[in-house]
Amino acid sequence: MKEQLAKIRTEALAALESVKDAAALDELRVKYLGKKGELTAVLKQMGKLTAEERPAMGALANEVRAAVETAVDKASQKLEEAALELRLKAETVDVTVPGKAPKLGHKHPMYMALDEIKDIFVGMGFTVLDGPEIELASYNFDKLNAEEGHPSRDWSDTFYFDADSRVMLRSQTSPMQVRAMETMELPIRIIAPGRVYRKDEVDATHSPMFHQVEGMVIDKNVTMADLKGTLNLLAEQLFGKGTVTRFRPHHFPFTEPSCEMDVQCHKCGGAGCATCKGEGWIELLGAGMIHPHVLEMSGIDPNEWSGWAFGMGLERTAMRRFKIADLRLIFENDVRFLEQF
Ligand code: 2NM
Repeated sequence: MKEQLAKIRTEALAALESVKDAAALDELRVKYLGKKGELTAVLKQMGKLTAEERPAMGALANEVRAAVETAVDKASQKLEEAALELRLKAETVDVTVPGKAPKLGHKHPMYMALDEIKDIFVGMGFTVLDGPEIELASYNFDKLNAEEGHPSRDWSDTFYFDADSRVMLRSQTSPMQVRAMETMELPIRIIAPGRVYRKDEVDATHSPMFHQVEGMVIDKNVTMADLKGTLNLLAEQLFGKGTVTRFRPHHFPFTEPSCEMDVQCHKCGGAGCATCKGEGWIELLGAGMIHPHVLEMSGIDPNEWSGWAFGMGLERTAMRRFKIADLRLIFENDVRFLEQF
């Protein structure tokens, strides 16, 4: 029996030493330590021993069981460590592999132009204002000197919400200037960029929705010289130093006198070419001295204060800046188009 126990120990320890996987380990555990295992089988023979022999044999049997159990635990631990090692190797992240760049959107060329214009005016101390696109006709027209019957108020030109023509999609950003005159403390220096709406059919140069930037200065002793000086600076910063401008008389209901500003064609230097359609000049914006009646309607005394204002189309400015031939490209947002800027 002593020999049997010794044999079990030797065989079990040798087998456990070289066990390859969890299933094989479990098989060995059952084979040696299980209820029907070899050790149990030997212990069942204890009854055949004499009372003197039994304690020593019992102790030996326990010792063998303990040794096999320890070996099983050790083998189990070894297998687990090997499995972990394997997993760590398989799941290694190679941080030197180049990453996949996420596909980002692209800044719209019109907003590039707007950002430049904003920077120029903010640099001169102007504040940028935002306002409602759904406006009262009183702010869009009346308070800007375009009274009942003015052609721009026609239903064929303006998107009204009600039969009484009181609520509308703004056709210009000037209503925001009126709101500024009514609420801000003087002096005022602001620009108001945003969407405006007019009933135009879509073609290469028209859209029922487009963008404007309007600007306004109200202070004491403001004159046409301030208007020209500031807008010349805008032209130089947008189109480069030495850009030549000219001011032509014009008419707007909200300004008096009114003018349009052209920049000399950068392509032909004024000789006339395809870019300027043979004119030598490209129209950039409309402007003028704010009509005294407009100031008065917003509660500003025209004898004490004066101001100038301007308005320009953003799409047209971006089209000129980036040589875009068709307005519709600006609104389609085709990434292949946007990525060119
Ligand atoms: C333009 C041209 C000229 C303009 C005037 C005003 C206000 F509110 F001060 F009277 N805002 N914008 C103005 C002046 C707009 O757009 C072509």
